[in-house]
Amino acid sequence: MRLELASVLLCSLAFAVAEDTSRCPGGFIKHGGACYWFSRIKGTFAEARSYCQFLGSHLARITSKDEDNFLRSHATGTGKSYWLGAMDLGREGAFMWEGGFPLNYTNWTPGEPNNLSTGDKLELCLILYRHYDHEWNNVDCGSAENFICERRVSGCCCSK
Ligand SMILES: [Ca+2]
Ligand SMILES: [Ca+2]
Repeated sequence: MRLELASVLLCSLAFAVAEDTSRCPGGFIKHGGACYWFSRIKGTFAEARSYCQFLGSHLARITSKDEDNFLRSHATGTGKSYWLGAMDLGREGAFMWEGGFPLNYTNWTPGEPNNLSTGDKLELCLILYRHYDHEWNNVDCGSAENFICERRVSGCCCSK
């Protein structure tokens, strides 16, 4: 019984904490069940991916309109483009999220993705593009850009 009370107290404490961003690491912003980090530094796609890994996260994967709207709302007005974690490894316009997940939701701006296998330059990486109001574009992976890292909110103890 005493154990049960302790468990309930712990749970309500954890739930109270969950109301703010404290279940996200410092600098990350909480939305839904995930934490996001908007870089102020720029790097190539590969550098951005490594940096996110260093922060215990991965380049952001957008899987819903809600997530897209949230990330774009934070990106808008910054004058920056942001790498997301998808590439076109087959060079045929078939982008995949890192980890091999298909892009079930997309928000390509009209005319994108372009410069596929027949193009004169390869654009194999996905970005929230500043000139397209942060709709999606494929660009050269070697370009130096800002990026968004994502990780799950830290697991907790309540079975809610
Ligand atoms: Ca996501
Ligand atoms: Ca493009």
